[in-house]
Amino acid sequence: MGLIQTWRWYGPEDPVTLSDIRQAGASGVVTALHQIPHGDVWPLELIKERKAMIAQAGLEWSVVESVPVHEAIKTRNEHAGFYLENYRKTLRNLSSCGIKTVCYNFMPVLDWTRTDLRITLDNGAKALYFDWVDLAVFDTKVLKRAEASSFYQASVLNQVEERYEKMSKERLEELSAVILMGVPTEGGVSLEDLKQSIEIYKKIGKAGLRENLVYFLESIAELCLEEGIQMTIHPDDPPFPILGLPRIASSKEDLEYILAEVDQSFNGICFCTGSLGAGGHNDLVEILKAVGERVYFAHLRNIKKDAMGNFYESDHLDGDVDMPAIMTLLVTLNKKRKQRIPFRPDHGHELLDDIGKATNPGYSAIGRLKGLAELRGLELGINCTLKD
Ligand code: DNO
Repeated sequence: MGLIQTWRWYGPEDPVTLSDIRQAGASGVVTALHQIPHGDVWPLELIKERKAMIAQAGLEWSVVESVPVHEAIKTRNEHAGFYLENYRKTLRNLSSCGIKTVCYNFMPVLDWTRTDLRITLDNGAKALYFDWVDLAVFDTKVLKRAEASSFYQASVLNQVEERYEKMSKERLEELSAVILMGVPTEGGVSLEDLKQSIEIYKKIGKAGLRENLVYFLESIAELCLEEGIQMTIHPDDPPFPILGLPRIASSKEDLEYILAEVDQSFNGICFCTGSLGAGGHNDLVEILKAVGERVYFAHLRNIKKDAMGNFYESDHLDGDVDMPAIMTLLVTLNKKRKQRIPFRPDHGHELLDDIGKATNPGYSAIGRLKGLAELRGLELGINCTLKD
């Protein structure tokens, strides 16, 4: 049995329908009850309803992405206990419906961060992009963070003034909105919230955030082990500190630390090649070899970095990530498993008829259809070679 081919669905509001997903050839769905505010308990009835909706389309709800970890837990403030209890209730409800693979992240305040959601590639397709100078413009001119100027490399800082002067008011507003966006269907954070959080996380630092993650994992360990729930932490995207916020899931060392601190089978990883791959410090093959035993879910996507570390999301099989090598390792791991590993084509270009349509950034249909088709072919090819 091969890997489980899945597809992220943002729910009934997603312009990409379950029927589209079926036609794309996926068998599994990755979704969440995005309408529920972070930290609230997911009611059993709503989980059942969502599961039935997916089953009716001939698909299976394979992974929850994500049950968001409330900021109270990440910062371990006085409300952490309340939100942990809610988290456990949600996990229990999901588990009682047979949904046992859960993705989450431990990135402070912001989820994934880009500076542009629609750069045009040479072939006319649109892709997501991260640019250090744009981030520094936001940091120094919009956020006006005191420490900003000591954070960036000189090569970045040298370009800030010129970039800022040439930037239209509209582009500056767009840049801010993109950075503050978070998960599209869940609403972003305000500039004020971000400023306050930066102060809070300054005191917590990397060591404190690591402790808070361990505390979170220990608080759900017993339940997860009892219920057979597999938790998969999503790497930081991008995998380096930004805007003064600490990062704890950005490298091989980080992931090994997380697995070792709570050394139990439920504590696993969502191996996101695009997120980890955006860091020049990461050798993905080496990372997957080191942590593969606890990889229970994979996001397959590629990126191309330039000398400054700016990156855009490239074709799934063409970029800095050696996708054939990663796929070979995943196929090999999967063969040893009782439970197949689900993967999804992560993000995709805006292509063909999707260009200009209202879609969730990175999650239009045709680009992911292409990505899934390529990845499926790659898996099949590798399987044939491995048999020989
Ligand atoms: C972006 C996604 C992330 C991811 C969360 C997991 O496309 O990969 O938003 O779902 O970080 O918690």
